[in-house]
Amino acid sequence: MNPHSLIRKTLYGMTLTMLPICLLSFYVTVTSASVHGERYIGPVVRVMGIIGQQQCVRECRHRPKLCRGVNYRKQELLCELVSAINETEQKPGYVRIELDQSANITQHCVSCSADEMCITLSSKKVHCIADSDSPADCTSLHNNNCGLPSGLYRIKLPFLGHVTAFCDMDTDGGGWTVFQKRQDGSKDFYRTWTEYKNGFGNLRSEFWLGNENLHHLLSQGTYKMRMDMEDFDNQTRYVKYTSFNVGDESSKYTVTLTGFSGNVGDCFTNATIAKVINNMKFSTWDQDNDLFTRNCAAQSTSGWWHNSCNCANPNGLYLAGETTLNNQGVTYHPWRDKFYSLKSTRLMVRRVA
Ligand SMILES: [Ca+2]
Repeated sequence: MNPHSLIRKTLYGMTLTMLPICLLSFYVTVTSASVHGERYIGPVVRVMGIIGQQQCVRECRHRPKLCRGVNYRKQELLCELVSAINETEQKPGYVRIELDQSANITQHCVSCSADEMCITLSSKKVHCIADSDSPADCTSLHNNNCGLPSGLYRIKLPFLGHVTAFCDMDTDGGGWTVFQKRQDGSKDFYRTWTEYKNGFGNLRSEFWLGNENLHHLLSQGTYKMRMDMEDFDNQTRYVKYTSFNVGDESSKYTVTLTGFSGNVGDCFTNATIAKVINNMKFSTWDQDNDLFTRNCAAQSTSGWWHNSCNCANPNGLYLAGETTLNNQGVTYHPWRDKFYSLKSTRLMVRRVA
């Protein structure tokens, strides 16, 4: 067979097989452009209140490198811009709209960064304009737009810039920036100093936000802290502290907290003196800053503000209930003691001033 007819044959075959696929994807794009009763999980990169749906779509178009679609809620005129459209959830009152932005990045917009808006002026000139109005934490998002659902949002931290965080908008009035979550053992928490410093895991399941993020987040004001936990009998407990702060790396991320309340014993400020976390430095197996002769992080298989050693071990091994291992699981001693590993924990902070 001569090479030309082979190429022709191959091209012909490709055209035939690709045609239905192209039609199909075109069909999907058209029909999925706007769906009622659903929203994109996101992350949500920008929230705007009191604007119309068309303006919401326009705001997305102004950010071609950041925005892939919008969630819009007519009732509240609430507009959420999202940077990812691969995951959706059912949510009454919402419409989600997908935007094909790849074709929309004009020659001039290419020079704009992801944090700049690309605006076309009436003179037809295109300008890159700083998009300055980013929320400092989940508390300001919640305060500015009451009724936002829990989920992933982009916030802006001093020195670090934009960070995606999980916001709990439902528990205890909402507005909580979550910095630790355990729920299924899907992530390994026996990690190094550097990993605890930078954060790890998956914001949709289990994660540690990172000591560096936590320090800069908390440097913005006064924060309260709340820890929620659940056992395998579906019982829940919580503790709350009216002030919570974490120092910088030179302090080894020393934690300070005061003002306990809750429906279970206080582990962090009023346990035996050798176990409170107040004024403790953070420790990992490869960086022992605890007050014990041996290595608490290695002994409790967790990174934490170990004393000598602890009265709760939220970052311990996910051992799922009763265990023979002494305080190596996800423990909270005043509740289920050292030989029971909890089902879920969530640690989070909310700005009070
Ligand atoms: Ca030690």
